[in-house]
Amino acid sequence: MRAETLARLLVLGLAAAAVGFPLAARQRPPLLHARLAEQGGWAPDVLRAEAGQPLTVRLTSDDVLHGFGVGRTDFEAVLVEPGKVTEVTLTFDQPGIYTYYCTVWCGLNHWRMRGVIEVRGSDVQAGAPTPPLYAQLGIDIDAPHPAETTPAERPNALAAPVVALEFSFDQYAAASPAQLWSSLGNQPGLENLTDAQRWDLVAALWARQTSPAALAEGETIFRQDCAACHGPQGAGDGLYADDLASAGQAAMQGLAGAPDMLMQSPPDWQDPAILLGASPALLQGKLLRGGMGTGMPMWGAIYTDEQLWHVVAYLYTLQMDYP
Ligand SMILES: [Cu+2]
Repeated sequence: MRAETLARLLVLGLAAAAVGFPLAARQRPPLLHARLAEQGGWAPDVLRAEAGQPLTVRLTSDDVLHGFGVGRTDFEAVLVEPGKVTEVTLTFDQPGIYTYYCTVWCGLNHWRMRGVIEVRGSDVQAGAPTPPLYAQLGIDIDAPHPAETTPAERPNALAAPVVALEFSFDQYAAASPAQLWSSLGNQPGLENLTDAQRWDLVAALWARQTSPAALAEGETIFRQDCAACHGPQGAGDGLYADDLASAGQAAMQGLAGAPDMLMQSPPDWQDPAILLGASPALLQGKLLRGGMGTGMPMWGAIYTDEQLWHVVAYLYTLQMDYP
């Protein structure tokens, strides 16, 4: 008798579970609210997923038009409109932490609209992450680094003398154009070049490290994410540049409670001393990590290393002409 009761309970339990599972499966996917950063940003700001399993998210905006993009993936960003629900499905091959962010300039603190998707997986390959290049090279990316010498005329790769010169990516990344210009003066066989020819040679060596397609992608990213503060020509006079120093500071204090962090106006890259004094590793480091406390976002969570190098290559075209 006792055994029979137990069996009945077991059957009942199984039946409940059978009813319960389809109910769970029919649960609607999470609704992700987009709000201006001042209103709290994404809610929720953490999502969880399993590697290889689709994650469906419904998106809506509580205020203005926003966008939803996921960094370091091929996912194509979608618009998030007020009063409308957009459903997207994401699948992550690799476990890790992925950043989702707003892709529409919705205000000064637009780039603060970020959240993360924690993707779990069984085959987590544990290993120490490689430090970024600027850290490996010991470059202090927060220190000023003006060029000691600047060209009298804009360097032009097409006008460069033809010389057989080994020039690796590592050499490119580690030295600023001004440093390379100085060291070229000591190279045997190059003693007779004029200052201008040496600058043209620097431009030619820089051009070797990129391609028209890479430059185009770098420019697209610059226009989309950098120009609003840095200005369309990188002069530090973007739409939000003034706000960064004043209103931005107040907004930041309100948001993060970090009054010691001061927003700064972006540098003027139309000044050759500033841009030609910066090495690619330094600029890439700034992009990767952001300018701590300056208002410059951290783009490492959004763009791949390759894309960041494309932006760096594009930046130098503000001071040098590539073919
Ligand atoms: Cu937004």
